[in-house]
Amino acid sequence: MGSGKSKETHYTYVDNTAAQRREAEEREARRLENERKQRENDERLRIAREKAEEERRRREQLREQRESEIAEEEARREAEEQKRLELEAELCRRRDQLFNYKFGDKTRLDNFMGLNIEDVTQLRIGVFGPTGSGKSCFINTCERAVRETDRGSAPDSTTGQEGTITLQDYLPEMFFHLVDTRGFFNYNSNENIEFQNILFGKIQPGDNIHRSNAGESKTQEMHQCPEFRQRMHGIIIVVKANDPRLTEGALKDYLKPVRDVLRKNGIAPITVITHQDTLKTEEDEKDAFDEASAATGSSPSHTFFMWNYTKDNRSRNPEIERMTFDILHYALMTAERAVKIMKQKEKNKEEDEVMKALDGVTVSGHVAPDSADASVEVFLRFLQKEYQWSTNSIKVALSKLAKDDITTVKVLAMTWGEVRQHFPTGMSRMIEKELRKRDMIH
Ligand SMILES: Nc1nc2c(ncn2[C@@H]2O[C@H](COP(=O)(O)OP(=O)(O)OP(=O)(O)O)[C@@H](O)[C@H]2O)c(=O)[nH]1
Ligand SMILES: [Mg+2]
Repeated sequence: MGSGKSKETHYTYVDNTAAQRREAEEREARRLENERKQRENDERLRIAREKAEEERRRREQLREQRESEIAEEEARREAEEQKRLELEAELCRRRDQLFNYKFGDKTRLDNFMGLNIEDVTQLRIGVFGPTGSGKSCFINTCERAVRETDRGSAPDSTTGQEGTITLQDYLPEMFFHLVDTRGFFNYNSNENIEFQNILFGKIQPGDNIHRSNAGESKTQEMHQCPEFRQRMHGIIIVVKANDPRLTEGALKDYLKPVRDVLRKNGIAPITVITHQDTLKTEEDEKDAFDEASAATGSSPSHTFFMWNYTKDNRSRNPEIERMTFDILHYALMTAERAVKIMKQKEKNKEEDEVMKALDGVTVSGHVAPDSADASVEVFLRFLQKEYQWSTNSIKVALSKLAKDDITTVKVLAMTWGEVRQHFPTGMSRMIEKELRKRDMIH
């Protein structure tokens, strides 16, 4: 103003609105784009995290599964080991029982009260059956199980030798012996006679079992009066699981005479079906079992499968040993029962003889069996009926009295003070009571 020159301010109006709008729009677009990208990223991240979590869970599951499988496997192995140890303990116990076996352990001794079992000093269990059925291998299997050895002593047909010909007792260290016999071919009448001769002890251990061919004159040598201990008390019949004669039913016909002889003599046979390893299916096993039990006449509880130790089956197998001990247990039980029947028969026969002797004395009317003039034997036999003394104890006392020339009741009474010691205590007490009752001693 002072200089008089005035400065004019010129304003140029620039319309920026559109540019600003565009800029704002672009910013907004960028923001939206950014947000979208962020959302996408977040989503990817979430998926990745979920995947990782799932993978972790899957791995954890796998690890748990593997651990539980390992634990299960370990538990199974432990249970198996426990079972194995239990079986070994059972085998030890049963082996010990067999070594300590005494007559009467299986059916209780009081079962034999009133029977004379003094001469039962061993049990013989005969192993019979068709040729090649596995009798000798079965005996070897028993020897191995009982003695814990890796081979038996019975020669079997795998040794290249001929099958068994000589009668032979095995396990001599035990109270019971297993007797190996010559195999039957077709069970004709000669073989039936041979079977009975072995059964009653007329063919003895070490004897060759002679089979005469047509035209041959050689006959079997025989022991005429075998003792009770020398006869057969139990029987095991060995048949082969894959013997075609089992399925055909021929074995059942051919063993009929064996079943008859055994039934008549009160012996329940045990059946051992060898070659179990050759049977393929359960059905085959069931058929072989039923056919074998029908052929031998053994009840199902007395019929057993067996996989023998042989040259192709040598390694020790505790299951085979368990089967063996089961069979021997039942064989001893049936042998004890058979002895009871045989001894009862023996007693009945002796009692019949006593009755006949006493009848003879009374019928003849000479002397009463309990009078002073009666013979000591008649007097003792007369008292035996009442007191159930064993015939053997009477025989022993009579032989001692005979040496002192004491033959009548009168002399017995007169010398009672000295001769009473010839009788077992219980018996002498009873005789004394009876003599006193008759006023023969005071
Ligand atoms: N696979 C298998 N073979 C067996 C079994 N038992 C026996 N054998 C075989 O059967 C054949 C005959 O066995 P032995 O024990 O000699 O038969 P055996 O009844 O004594 O024969 P003999 O004395 O001739 O009457 C042998 O080759 C044995 O290896 C078994 O359980 N399984
Ligand atoms: Mg043999």
